[in-house]
Formats: sequence, C-alpha cells, structure tokens
Amino acid sequence: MKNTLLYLIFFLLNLSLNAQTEKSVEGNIENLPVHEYTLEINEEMVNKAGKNVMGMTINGSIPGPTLEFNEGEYAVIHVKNNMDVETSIHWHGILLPNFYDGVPYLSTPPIEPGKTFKYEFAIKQNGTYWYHSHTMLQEQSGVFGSIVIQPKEKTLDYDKELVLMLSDWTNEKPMNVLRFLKRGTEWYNIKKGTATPLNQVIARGAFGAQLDFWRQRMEGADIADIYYPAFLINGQQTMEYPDFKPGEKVRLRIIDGAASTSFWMTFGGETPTLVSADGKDVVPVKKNKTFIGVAETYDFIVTIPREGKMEYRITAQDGSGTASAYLGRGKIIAAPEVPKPDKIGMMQKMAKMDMKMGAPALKFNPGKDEPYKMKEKWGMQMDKEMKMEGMGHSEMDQSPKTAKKEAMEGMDHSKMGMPGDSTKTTVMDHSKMDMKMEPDSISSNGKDTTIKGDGMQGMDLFSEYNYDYLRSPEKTTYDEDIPVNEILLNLTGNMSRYIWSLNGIPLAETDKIRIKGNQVTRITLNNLTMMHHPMHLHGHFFRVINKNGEYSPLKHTVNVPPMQEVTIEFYGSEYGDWFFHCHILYHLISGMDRIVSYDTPRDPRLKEYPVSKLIHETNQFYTWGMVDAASHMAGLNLVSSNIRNQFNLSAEYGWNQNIEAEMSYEYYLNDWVRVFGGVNMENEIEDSMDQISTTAIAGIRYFTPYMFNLDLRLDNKLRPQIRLSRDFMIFPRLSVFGEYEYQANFGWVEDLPEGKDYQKEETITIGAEYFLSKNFSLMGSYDNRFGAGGGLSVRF
Ligand SMILES: [Cu+2]
Repeated sequence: MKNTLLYLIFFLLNLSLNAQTEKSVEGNIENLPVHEYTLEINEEMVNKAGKNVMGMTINGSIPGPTLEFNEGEYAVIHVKNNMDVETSIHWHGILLPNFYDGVPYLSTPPIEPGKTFKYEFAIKQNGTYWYHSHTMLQEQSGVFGSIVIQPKEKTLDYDKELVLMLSDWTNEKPMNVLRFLKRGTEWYNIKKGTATPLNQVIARGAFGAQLDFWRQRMEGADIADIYYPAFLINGQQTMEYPDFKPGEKVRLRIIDGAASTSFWMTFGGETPTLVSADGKDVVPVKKNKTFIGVAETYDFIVTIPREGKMEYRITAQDGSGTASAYLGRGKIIAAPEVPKPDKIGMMQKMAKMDMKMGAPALKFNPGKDEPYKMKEKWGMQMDKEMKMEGMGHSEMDQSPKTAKKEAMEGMDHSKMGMPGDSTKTTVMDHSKMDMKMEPDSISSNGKDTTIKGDGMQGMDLFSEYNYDYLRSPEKTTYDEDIPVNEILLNLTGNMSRYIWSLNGIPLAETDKIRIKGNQVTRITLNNLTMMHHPMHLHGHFFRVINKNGEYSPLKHTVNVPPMQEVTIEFYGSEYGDWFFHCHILYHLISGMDRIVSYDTPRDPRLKEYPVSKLIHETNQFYTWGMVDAASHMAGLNLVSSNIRNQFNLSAEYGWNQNIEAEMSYEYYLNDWVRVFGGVNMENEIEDSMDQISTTAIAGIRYFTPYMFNLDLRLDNKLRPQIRLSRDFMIFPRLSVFGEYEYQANFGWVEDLPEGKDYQKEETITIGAEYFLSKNFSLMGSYDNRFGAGGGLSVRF
C-alpha cells in the first residue's frame, strides 16, 4: 500500500515535470471550468492599405479578437462560417486532441458555408499563441487572431500587458498573388525596390557573382517574394497606446501572424527584456533588435519611459516596409532603424561561400527519397567546411590537428546529458554551427582578424538568425533510454516555377512521415534554398538544439535560414496525423509540407473528408496569359500549369500575313527537363495565308544552366528544330529578350524543291519590355518574319 502510494506520488510528480509529454484527451473529463467564445467569419469590404477590397473578418475585425484563457480551463469555441466558401480554424501552438487541431481534411472536418463548428479542448499550457484559418490562403485575407493564456501562478514581474499582432496586407486577391508568383515575373521585386537589375549588379562589380548564380539557375538572393502595400500591427500601420503610465512595466505579447513576412523588431528607449518565445518562458535576456519569423511569438517586458512615448517598430525582413506602435505619451523615443539588406552584397558573399545552390524541388523519381545523398550533393560542402574549421584554428597558432582534437573535446562536453548515441551528429553539427556562426568570437581573441578571409566572409551572413539567445529555464532533454528516430528533411524550392518541397518531393508526391509514439523524433532541417523557411509542427513542442545544449528552448515554429541546418526533436506523446510545414502561406500551398503520422487509425468522424482534398490543394492548376498588341504583330500566350503538367498555347500573327500558332502539352520530368508534344501551324511561304501547314511536334525542353530555355523538337515531316531563348533585366524596369530558332529540312518525308537537298528556316526575335505596372508593359521587338515594331503587352 505504502509502495503504491509512493509510486503514485512519483508518477504524479513525473507527470507535472513533463507537461509537454502528456497525451491529449478529448472531452472535459476533469470538469474544468468552461470558457466559451463564439467567432463569426465574414467576407466584407475592408480598407487596410488605402483601398477598399474584400477581406475576411472575425467578429467584424482584422485581426480577430484576442481569446483569453486561464491555464486549467476548458475552452469551447464556436466558429460560425458566414461566408460562401469553406473555412477552418487552427489553434497554433496549442496542445490539443488531434480532432480539434483544425487542419481541414487531415484532422478536422472543414466548416462549410453557413455552418458552425464547435472546437473544445482543455487548456493545459500558458503563454502567447494565436489562431488562423488553415484553408487555402484565407489567413492572408484576415482570418487570424491571438490567444493569451494566463499561468496558474504568475512568475514574471510586470504591471500591464498588450498583445501586438503583426501581419502583412495585400490589396490583391491572394490567389492572384500566388498565380503571379507561379508565372514568375520580377514585378513584385520592382515594386518593392528589391530587384537587382544588371546595371546595378555590374556597377557593384558583382557580375561574377551574378554569373555564378545564373550558372546555378538562380536569379539572385531572394528574401521575400511578395509586394505588400502595408505591414500592420493590430490591423493598422501605426498604433497609439497613450494610456500606459511612465515607469509602468508592460508585457508585450508579440505574434507574427503575417502570411509571408518575417520582421526585425526594434524598441525605443530602455533595452527590453525577452521573457518568452513561442509561449514558453525563456531565461530572461535583455535584447533589442530581434528577428521574428512567420508564426513565431515573442514576449518582451518593456518599461514605459519617464518622458515621451517609446516606439515599437517592425521592419519587413527585406526592408520593404515598416509599421510602428507607440506606448505612452509625448515626444517619440524612436526605435533603432534596421538598414535595408544589401541583396547584391549578399549575392557576392554567397557566391564566395563554397556551396551548391539549385537543389531540385522536383525529383525525377519522387518515389525514391534520398535525403542524405541530396544533402551531400547540394548546399554547404561538408569536407570543405571541415577544412575551413581547421584553417580557422591554425590561424590562431595551432596546427589543424590539435584544432580538430579540441573541436572533438568540445563535442564531448556538450554531449553530456544528451540522450542516445545518435546525438553525436546533432552535437557535432552544433559545434560546427558555432564555428561558422560566430566568426567574430574567433577573431575577437585578438590574435588575427584575417580569419575572415574569403571563405569565412559569407559565414556570418546568417549568424544573426541563430537562436542561441533562447535558453530554457529548465532542462528540456528526454530520458536517455527513449529510442530516437532520425529524419533528414532538405528544404527545397524552385523560385522560377514557384514550387516548394522537402527532399525534392512536394506533398502531392509523397507518403506520410511515420513516427512512433513514446519515441523521440529528431528532424534535421537542411535548407538548400535561398529563402528562410519558418517550419511549424502542429500539436507539439520541439527542442531547437542550440548552444544551450540540455537547456535548448522548446518551440512550435523554427526559422531555418538559407543554406543553414537546424536540428529539432520532439517526444511522440500524441496520436493521429499532424501537419508539418513551412508557415510561409505561399510555400505551404505550393508543396512544402509533410503529414507526420503516428499511424493510428483514422478518426471515423473524418469519413466524408478525404485527406486527398488537402493534398490536391497543393497541386492545383494555375493559369496565366499575355497579349501583345504591336504595330507589326499581335500575340497571345496562355499557360496552365500544376506541379508536373503544363498546357501551352501561343499564337503570333504578323500584319504582313505571317502566322504561327502552337499548342503543346508538356510533362516536367524534374525541375528543368520536360518532354512535350503538340501541334504547330504556320504558313510556309510569306504573305500567303492560304498555305498554312499543320504539323505534329514532339520534343524536349530544357532550362539550362545560365537560365536559357532550350527547345529541341522534331515534327512529323522529320524536320529537327532547335530554339533558344533568354531574357535579362538590365535596368530597374527594363528587360531585354531574345529568341533564336533554327529548323533543318533534309527532305526525309516530303520532297524538297528541285535542285535542293537541304533547306533551313531561321527565326530571330529580339526585343525589350518596359514594365509600366503589374499588368502592363511597353514592348518593342524585331522579328525576321514580322519586321520591327512596338506596342503594349498585357498580362492577365
Ligand atoms: Cu518556406
């Protein structure tokens, strides 16, 4: 009896220590006090950036209301859909039963138009969280809000609190934004002033770096894809909070609810204290300039200045805009400005780093998942990196050998208390991270600063994004005897086609990631793209392994910088299927997701809601087109494309009665190679519309290194043809383009005119395009069939 009691006490103690490893249970079995909310989602006109456009509101506002709970309550939230499209709400960062997680067709039924869905779950955590629609791009339209959960016992010292919900706003329809990204134009970069036309690249002496990028089929170092006319704090570009009194300590609960924008946050006045990240308390640290990735949350305690009002400012990561909130009254105490990132400079540094860019977003054989091979082949080159480590140390009067040995010793240190054998890799990676992330600390020992040679120079490019300032107040390690399951996910993407994936496999082409309950799953996220990806796992907290080892912080969203590697691990305490994805909405819907599955039976309540619907959303067809109307010709171009399949229609008509029209279907074998077949119509002889010949065509199209489009084909008269085209942006709004086509006819099928055993046909087009706006360009071109002329291009 005594033993049982002791065991029970021990068991309960253990339970409370490992709050994050408790399984979620449905229903209010413990009779917790019920806290109810009703949210109504509507479609209505809103004005967030100087224009009335349709938005989606919750209880009449963007963002929706703050849902306030106390730890230990039972949440009951009725969500009513007043729109004529389906919706859903996901509770971001909340530990809850799978069925109420709110990913439609995966864990929860969608909320159909006119219907209400009741979400309910026990609140067994505290902190700052948020909620948002998980249906298509609705979050961009306004379906998001904050959640604040007060702890059972208040441990932090502050007087008041304030939620700051960050977001980005577009006046375009989000689906049109995505369509625009899929078609791949430079317009958003032009509009944002982040385009890097050739004249600027050359003026900076960066043409070599540009060639290096082109060789790897990249236009440049991209930070953000989309132009936003406004960034918002609690729904506005400028917010005033005059009611705070001087000297008051205010806990700011900051949430990045933007669809695709990460921000730099800066504070005026006294340096604020960071107290919490992703809802979990961290060891308080004084910190001003702080990065907040999409979907992350951070809590700071600030002191209202004795005189004046302090500014809290967010600067979009790519420097394309800011928003401010002011706390207090009087003269502005400005927050430090964050300079605009130097994209060309980044490109130069990246070109100097030894890495292979352009890993495939679309594997030739998606059935064969080879993450380790992929990691070896692309990204930072491992052996070179090791050499560099040695080099770094030897500069400090040490032989590479001792340097290596020391690094090893350091490794053993941090290994203490870490579970399992496989930690070796984690810790090694981690010590390697330290090496490359903190070149300053190496050189600061005063010996030599030349360490920051060409190779190292790029290494500090992303150091400001590491999470080393986050330290959990308690150990976050799992018991040593728990088995560990290692998974490598390379983050992959194709900027020009706007396809995003993991290990070169978009969601639509893969199976679930199966994990086991009561095991630790350790995922290494290896970013092989030029963009940051804030990766989010539903329903769990994971450790983000950083220099704090056993005290690594727990998070629900982790930002992985370009070409960097981050390791996370979590204990499998749940059941069911959970979404794991990049939280940049446009990456999420383009395939950068996985279903993490405990492989438990599917909930029978989801019988009518097949998961294929969710997967299909990531593989939709997008259609776009362009019309040219010029003095010498008219043209039409239509493209409809999903991940692997594309339909093309193009027609050109010269006023001199020359015509060429072509329809083709193409299939992408991988990112760059596609096979196609179709029909071509053209008049063989000039100025004679009645002699149009129609041929069947088949061939291969290839997007080459240095970014040329190559088209090799044969028609049913067995005439081979080669076509090469390319465009360049030479000035901020001006692009030039050229196309060369050569067709040979050996008379294999039809007889050639008498006396000839070979005939050729050459087509040359050169031209320029000047971007007037998103949808209009001025164009001028010369074509050897149609002559020269100019006119207007319209994109739609
Ligand atoms: Cu992403």
